[in-house]
Order: sequence, then structure tokens, then C-alpha cells
Amino acid sequence: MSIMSRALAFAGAAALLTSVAQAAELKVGYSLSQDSHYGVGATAFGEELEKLTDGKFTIKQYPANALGGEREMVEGAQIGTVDVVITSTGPVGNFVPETLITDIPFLFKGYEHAHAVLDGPIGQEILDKFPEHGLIALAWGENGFRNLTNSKRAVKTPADAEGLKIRTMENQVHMEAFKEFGILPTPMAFPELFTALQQGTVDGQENPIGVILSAKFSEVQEHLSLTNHVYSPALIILSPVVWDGLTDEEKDAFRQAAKTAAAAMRKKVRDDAENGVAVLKEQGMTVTEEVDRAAFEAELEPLMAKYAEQFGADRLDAIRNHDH
Ligand code: EAX
Repeated sequence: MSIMSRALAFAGAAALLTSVAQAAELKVGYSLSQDSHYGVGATAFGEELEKLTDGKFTIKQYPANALGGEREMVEGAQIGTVDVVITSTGPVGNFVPETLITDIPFLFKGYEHAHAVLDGPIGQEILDKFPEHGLIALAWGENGFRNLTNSKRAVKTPADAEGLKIRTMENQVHMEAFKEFGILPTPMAFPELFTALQQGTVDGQENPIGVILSAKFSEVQEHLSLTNHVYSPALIILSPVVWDGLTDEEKDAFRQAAKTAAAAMRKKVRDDAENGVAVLKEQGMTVTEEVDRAAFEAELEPLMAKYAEQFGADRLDAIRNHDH
């Protein structure tokens, strides 16, 4: 063997060793049960990633807050103790303030509108901000339009909601908006929520139908109002520790797998929104379907000037007037 071919053989063996050494099982964490939209998304992500990387990357799922609440999991992704996080935007604004604009109530008019904005240049621009904050955002996923539940009374108008103590996500925009609704916002991490509802520490909470179902909130909440007051995006976040070790081709595979996951998630969110209310009724919840959404939206009027200043009136209009 010539020196050259020996060198090549050695390089080949070294490359093989490196790629074997890099074969990895990624830790994927999320806050809901495995049969939720996040679980469906995680499974789709894992299958697609494994296929696209010829089995080099597989996943292990950690559902139901096994790796901590959403804020803790995002912190974990920053330092590399968690590889992938499927999370609502709830606490993400504390890391990447650019996501907060998506948390404004009544901003998105429906699922198609939200998808068109987030899948277009506006959504991409926000995803592109993550690396500056020590995170990689692979794609927008979905949590769904949020609805109010509580243990006290049926809520149809802001007057009915007045004075209720409601858990909000650890999200500045949500807390401010809930104050305008006359509600006492109580920020709390999701893993503490079931017990807080059970013990009456808070009167209620708000979440998409799929979350209310999977977290079994019907066991601790009597009233559900179909307020659909805010769209709740989700994100598929990757640790930069993983990302920095990937080839360009692998990066594409991760992005593609995340897109597949997002599509699966969105489908499950829709199924739950359409079929889940009947299930919650069967489980004993009293459902207020005819909510005066215009009255809730009107309560936010005073905040809108502040949001226009904080996020830019042009940006808000670009979202509001986006085609879908
Ligand atoms: O991401 O904290 C929340 O209410 C979220 O919507 C939930 O954890 C799903």
C-alpha cells in the first residue's frame, strides 16, 4: 500500500469512527402526555429524522414535564442537557423577546392566518433570532387557540371574568392582557397547575382544548368558555450543542423532520379542537360556546398603543393584514 492510499484508508476509517461515535439518541422533552399533539409531533419528528439520517439520529421522548417545565427545558437546551424541546411560546419570550409579538391576544384570526404568517417571512425572521440567544428554532409547531376554564362560574363576557384568579403562562404579554380583562393573572409553571387548580390556589387557567384534555383539567375545573382569545404557537427547539456538531446535510434533515412534526402537531390540534369539546362535556364540564369575543377584544384597546410602540405598528399591521 502506498503512503497515500494508507493515508486515505486511515482517513476513511477515522471518518467512519467519528460518524459512529456521533450516532446519537436525542432527548426530546415536552410538557404534555404522549398521546397529546406534542407527543404526536415528537413521534413524527423522530421517525422522519431517523429516516433522513439513515438511523444516525434517533430520539427518546420525555413527556409530561419529565425534564422540567417549559422554561427549565429551554434552559436545558441552551446548555445542552436537553437536546430537543417542544414548547409553547409561553416562557420563550424570556429568552427570545422577538417571539412575544406572537403572544398578543386576538392577533391571529384563525388557524390558516397563523400558519400563513408563521410559515412565511415574518415567522422565519423570528426563528432566525434564536441563535443570538443561544438556541436553535427548527420550526414553528402548534399548541392551538386557548380557552378559559374556571371553577366558579360560566364566563361569557369580561364582566363574568372580572375578579377571577387565573393562572397565566410566565409570559409578559399574557399577564398584561389578562389584567385588561379584569382578571387577576397569576403566572405559574405548567407542572404546578393541576395541583393549584385542585387546591383552589387559582380559580382557573386557559389552554387549547388538546391541553385541557391531555392534562385532565376536567377533573378539577367545572366551566369551559370557548374564548379562543389567543393563538398559542409552539416551537421545536434544538440545543446549539447538537446543532454545532451537524453537517449541512444533517441540519437540513433536522429542519425537514421538524416541519413534518409541525404538520402532524397541527393536524392533532385541529382534531382536538373539533372533537374535544364533546369529550369534555361528557367528562362533566359546562361549556359556554357563545362567548362575547368582541367585548374581550375591546378590553385590550388601551394596551394596543403600548404594543404598537413595543413591537412596531408596521409589524403588527403586517401580521393583521397578512393574506391567508
Ligand atoms: O405547552 O403552560 C401552558 O399552559 C402551555 O400551554 C402548556 O404547557 C402546553
